[in-house]
Amino acid sequence: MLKSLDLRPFRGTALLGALPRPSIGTADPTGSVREILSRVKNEGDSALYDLTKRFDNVTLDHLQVGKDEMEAAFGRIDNALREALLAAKYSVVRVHEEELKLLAEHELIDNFGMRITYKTQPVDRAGCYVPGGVARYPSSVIMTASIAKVAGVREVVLCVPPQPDGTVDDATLAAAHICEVDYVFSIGGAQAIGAMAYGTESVPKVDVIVGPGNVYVSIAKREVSQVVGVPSSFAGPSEVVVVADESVPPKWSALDIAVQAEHGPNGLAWFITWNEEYAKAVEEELESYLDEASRKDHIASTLSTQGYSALVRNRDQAIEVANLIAPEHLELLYHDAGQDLDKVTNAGAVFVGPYGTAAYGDYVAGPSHVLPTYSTARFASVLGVSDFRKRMHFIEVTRDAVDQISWAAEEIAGAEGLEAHSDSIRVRRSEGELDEA
Ligand code: HSO
Ligand code: ZN
Repeated sequence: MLKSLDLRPFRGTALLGALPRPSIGTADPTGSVREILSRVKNEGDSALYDLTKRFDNVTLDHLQVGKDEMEAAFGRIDNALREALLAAKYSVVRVHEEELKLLAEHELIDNFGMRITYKTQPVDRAGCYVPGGVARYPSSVIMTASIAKVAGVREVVLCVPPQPDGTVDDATLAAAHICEVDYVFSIGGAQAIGAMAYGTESVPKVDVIVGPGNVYVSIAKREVSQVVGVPSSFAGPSEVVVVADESVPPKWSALDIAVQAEHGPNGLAWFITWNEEYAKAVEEELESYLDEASRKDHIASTLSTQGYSALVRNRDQAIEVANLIAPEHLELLYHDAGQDLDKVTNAGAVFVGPYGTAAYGDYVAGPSHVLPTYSTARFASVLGVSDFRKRMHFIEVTRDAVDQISWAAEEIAGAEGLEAHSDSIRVRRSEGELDEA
């Protein structure tokens, strides 16, 4: 089921060479994504109807789902689910209100007495993409839209692929209601990304697009990133690296491998241990779980392409391997895992200790489950309020600073041959003080 790797002999660059290359599965679909995007850009709504017919096999008579429908769905879902969605939202809001405090305005005085003030402002309108169709992801509504709202975004647009009958499922709509989403459209795939990036007759153009998606969606986001803000992460198919030893029951490790694999396809699931016996036990558990699993096919498809069980020398090497993979989720399930946190350099979210299944992070822990995949955790981060806000700085040039440092600016402007630059400074330096109003 999992492909076995013995990484114990490898060190340094040889270790990197011994790791299988990550893959996004199917052939690179950039060409067809570009075609879809240009149709949406040129033909607007009519392309959206047409592409939805083609890709989702659904004939829509309207694209937007009204606020009254969101509210009705909120009323229709089970009480327990309603409570659960509310609890998840409160957790996400609480964590992101804290994150917002870190972006509070602050100022400093530079070497020459200029006052530099840093402020952030929200984007005006954000687009959240949430997967749908046969799947349903109300949690992804919460993990995107409620963060946009905490960040202060004025309007939030949500796109979700229609179900086979053309509607959007109640749980997703209820989550949109809870998060006070302003517009919901039943549009999926690359066409949804195009609609939000360029705007159409029905879909308002947004300033940033966030949210997880399949390979088409993720590539579409990259393609529109010249006209709209897109986080540098690639929030694609789910990934997990589980590092464990006999301090947790093998069944727990096996289940955690299955957790992200059940999202399928094109995901990645690694199990890493230094205990050979334990590795066997985990694989047995995984196999017996698979016999009964309701999403057996999804799990098997992920595991057959990018499922690995790796044997390493010790915990340090386990973390070294994890850092090279730079996975979306890293689980350190062994006792004392807290001692190793400083060694982890590349991962989207890290779950620490035997209870740390990524499923808590998927639903209720508070940080977003929109995380960097496909090794982008090397440079990108979890979705957060800063993805919906822009940093600005304000520079107040004092007379004192003019007297002190104009010479350096003029000198550099001279070296660059930019006369207006140096003149604009020279007049201020040489034409004396202005009366303060
Ligand atoms: N694990 C997924 C998020 C998710 N899980 C949504 C359940 N629902 C991406 O990291
Ligand atoms: Zn998940």
